[in-house]
Amino acid sequence: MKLDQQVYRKRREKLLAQMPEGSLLVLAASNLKTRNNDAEYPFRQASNFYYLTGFNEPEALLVLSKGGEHAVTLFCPPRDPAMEVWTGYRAGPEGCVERFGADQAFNLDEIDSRLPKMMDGVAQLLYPIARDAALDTRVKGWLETLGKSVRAGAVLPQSLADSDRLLHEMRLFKSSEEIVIMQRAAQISAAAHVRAMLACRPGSYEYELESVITAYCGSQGARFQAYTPIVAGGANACILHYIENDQAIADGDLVLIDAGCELDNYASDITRTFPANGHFSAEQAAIYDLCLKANEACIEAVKPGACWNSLHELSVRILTEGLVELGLLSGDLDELIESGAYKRFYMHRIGHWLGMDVHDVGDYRVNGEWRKLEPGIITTIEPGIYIAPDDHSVEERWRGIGVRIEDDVLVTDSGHQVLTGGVPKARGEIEALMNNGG
Ligand SMILES: [Mn+2]
Repeated sequence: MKLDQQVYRKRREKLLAQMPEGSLLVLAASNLKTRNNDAEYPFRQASNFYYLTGFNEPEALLVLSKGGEHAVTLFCPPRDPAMEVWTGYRAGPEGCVERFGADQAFNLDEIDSRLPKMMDGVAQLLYPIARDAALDTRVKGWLETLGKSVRAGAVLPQSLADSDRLLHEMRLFKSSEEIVIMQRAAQISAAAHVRAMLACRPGSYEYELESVITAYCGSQGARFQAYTPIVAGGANACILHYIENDQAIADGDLVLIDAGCELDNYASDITRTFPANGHFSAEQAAIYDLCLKANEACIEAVKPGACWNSLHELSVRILTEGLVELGLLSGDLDELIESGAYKRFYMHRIGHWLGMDVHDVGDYRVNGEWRKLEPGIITTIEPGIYIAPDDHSVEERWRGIGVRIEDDVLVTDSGHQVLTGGVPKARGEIEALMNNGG
């Protein structure tokens, strides 16, 4: 499932339209990263670069010129049949022009000679300032080279600006084509979570459930996860970024799985928590139902105009109120919220933007105010409660329970659409699924 090249062309045009006259934007692709010795991690293109090109080769460079002779320039790895025996097919400059919408394209080894000239006399140079040390150094080098020619008439850029400001605002709002892909990624991940629930038995190892998730996603064309899956049995769920995934799951444990696949570089992000033996204990059920109440109420509140922070505040109020009812916190509700007493059990925020990056780009505050939701934004809603196994301030029966319930929610014109509805979250539905296959 891939986006059409027309989509990338339109994005470049939209970005160019927002760039100042006479400006130049430089954006780098990812490089291959070494895992150990000469083995590399699977290649993952830089999201900003892929967003504007759909071009999936390492080390490339995109240059957009507003008002220049060539609007779109790509530098790319060369065609080299001897190398391609090892690396696979490369598009080369011709392919970049023919299939990736470049007005001109050159081999990588021409970057250092061409970039200083391309920067000559531009009104503004845009690039992701201080995000990528290697690119910062290269830009400085190109400017130094250009600076050596000032007596020959070269003119340094008049100003520098951060390209992310324009680009990230664009990426925050998903088009209908992007929503189709993200919906599919979410469906695949939801089905994978269902399979993990069905596969789980007391005594299962966390990595077994991880492999159920990754194998299913891979079988559906989503070979990569958007992030390292968290499969946490029992008290491991209280470690928010637990990724060891190497422990046996005991009878009576809850299992928290936070996993989502990536499709054409778009993320999904789902968390479900379920009992290893198919039956919630009374304490587990109480914590679970409280998280579910917050999850459902916050999802209901997702609509155009809703303030980002008000979603978080709603989750804090519901969870704190419930913790008081369960005797896990005591005191005045408003004071417990004001003092942040709930943070002992709920220490993260309600969610994050979701897109090409799992923690997607886009500001949460705009002009000093919390952002108001608008159609096309996709956010996660993921309240959780985590009671540390060594928290002696609560009765022993509560200790080591960790629950999070996370869905991906699209803001629509009329309200919202949950993309991750394919995996159950009501307690009765989970128990029915696990005990008689739904
Ligand atoms: Mn998340």
